[in-house]
Amino acid sequence: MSSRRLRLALLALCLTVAVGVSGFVLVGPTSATVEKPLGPADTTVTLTVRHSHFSPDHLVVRSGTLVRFVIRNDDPIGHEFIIGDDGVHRRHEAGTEPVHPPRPGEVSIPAGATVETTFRFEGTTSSGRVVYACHLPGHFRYGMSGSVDVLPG
Ligand SMILES: [Cu+2]
Repeated sequence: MSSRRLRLALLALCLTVAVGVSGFVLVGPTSATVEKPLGPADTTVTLTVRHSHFSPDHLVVRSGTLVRFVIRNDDPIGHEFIIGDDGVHRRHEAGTEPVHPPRPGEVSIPAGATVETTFRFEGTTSSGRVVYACHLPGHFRYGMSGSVDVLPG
């Protein structure tokens, strides 16, 4: 094999390895991301829970948008979906409610179940970040959370 052919063969091998590695990263459990801004029209987002992680774990939403979250729990254990500001998350992380009545932005998700809740990303000009999380003991620390970047509407 000429050295030129050898170099081409090595380049092809490197590209194959690179594609293989990035392909693996793309199917990782926490890498799913939806970057296209949602809204301002009402919209539905489907989230999947698997191995105590939300997928996707990041969204971008225009301020003022009403989002209907449909959350499917593929795990054999229960979880919850809580979305809101820091105060909401502090209350639930320290809280004692084992099960949540369906309130906008707060819902329990039994094992294998699919549940729904709605949340309006308020404010017409403000931007910021809103977090969604599961606050069952240890789950948030384990990484069961996601974030929403809120763009000015
Ligand atoms: Cu959980």
